[in-house]
Amino acid sequence: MKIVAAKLIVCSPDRNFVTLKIETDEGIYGLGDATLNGRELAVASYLEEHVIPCLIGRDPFAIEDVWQYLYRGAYWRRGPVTMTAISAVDVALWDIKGKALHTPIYNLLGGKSRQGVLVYAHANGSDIPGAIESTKKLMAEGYLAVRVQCGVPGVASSYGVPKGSKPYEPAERGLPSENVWSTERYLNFVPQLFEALRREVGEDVHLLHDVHHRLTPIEAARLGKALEPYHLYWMEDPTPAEDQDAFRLIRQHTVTPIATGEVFNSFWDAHDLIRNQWVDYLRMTIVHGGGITALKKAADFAAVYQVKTGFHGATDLSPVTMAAALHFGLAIHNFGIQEHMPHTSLTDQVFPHAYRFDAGYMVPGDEPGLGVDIDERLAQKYPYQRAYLPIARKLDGTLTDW
Ligand code: GCO
Ligand code: MG
Repeated sequence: MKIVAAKLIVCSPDRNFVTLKIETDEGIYGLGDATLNGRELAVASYLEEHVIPCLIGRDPFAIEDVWQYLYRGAYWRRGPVTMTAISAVDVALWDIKGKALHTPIYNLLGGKSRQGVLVYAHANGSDIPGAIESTKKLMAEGYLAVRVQCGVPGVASSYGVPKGSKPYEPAERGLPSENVWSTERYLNFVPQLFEALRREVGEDVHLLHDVHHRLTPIEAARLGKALEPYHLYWMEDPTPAEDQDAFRLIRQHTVTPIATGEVFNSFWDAHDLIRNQWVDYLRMTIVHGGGITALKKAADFAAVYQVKTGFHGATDLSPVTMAAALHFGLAIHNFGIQEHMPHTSLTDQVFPHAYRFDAGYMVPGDEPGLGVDIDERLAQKYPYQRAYLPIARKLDGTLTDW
């Protein structure tokens, strides 16, 4: 089999997605997600100008070799744009292989290790009663794990809190909007939120919280400690992770489990975190971390240290990535949990898929390959629209982590 063509489909059915479609001489094609939120066209151009020309004529079954060719062969390694492009090619090739062998990707990764993939949903509220209501609603829908974000009194707008009645979507069309941030108010408030939540929803549901990189290590340690009575499933991205050593300090002070890695694009971003057991869950994703090939190696390394996966699964990861993550999560032994932020029905129409949610778990379905397609005609009706993630400033105007 040979790769004969590859093209990009850039569309915006409620939000932007970049999808790579690789075609073979046997009529089988594969899909890969190449979406990098707020920087979509950089990846599209990287693929179009520098990667696609090198793919034509190659054997789509030689996945490891193609991966090494794109990673080592470029000379310039790593970085979100490069690694998202490599991921898209990698996932498309796994899709092709599964289709050619008439088997779902989870079978190519070792077969089923479990019946379903535990997922967590997002509860959001502008205040504590709103957050409790939103959590209860998700529990009634069958979710066994819920991430809870809430507006902080005295902080006008912040990460994870919807502005109107629509579901929360971080990227906004147009230029970046500005959020405000106060560490002091946040730190005083979050333990109250989880105290109220546990009182209302009981001890059994898994509760999670995303700090979204906004604290220093010692502040994160304080928060982790304060949250211990409410036994969170995890505290996510407590501090920026450029300095992996920062997590040592948090770990010394609290037994609240820690998840990080959604912005990582290389295993090396997580190497110290894993081998020192400074984190419990690795959130690196297939789309930004170099594809199934790269993540399998990272997950296997993590398994040795009893670190589990907890992959990123926000709406900016297309249904193609969601499917890939579900095959992956079904197969590997050290799977922990998978984020599930449902796409809009328009996005689902553009990407018809076999995966489904049932009673707290998701399954990828048993179709060959990924079990996801793209309706190109429909996609064409929704052209790319510039959109950015917000930025954040402290109350005195200093730019800070959003
Ligand atoms: C999460 C994430 C997202 C990101 C978004 C950026 O845990 O789901 O933090 O909400 O902010 O995916 O593109
Ligand atoms: Mg996050």
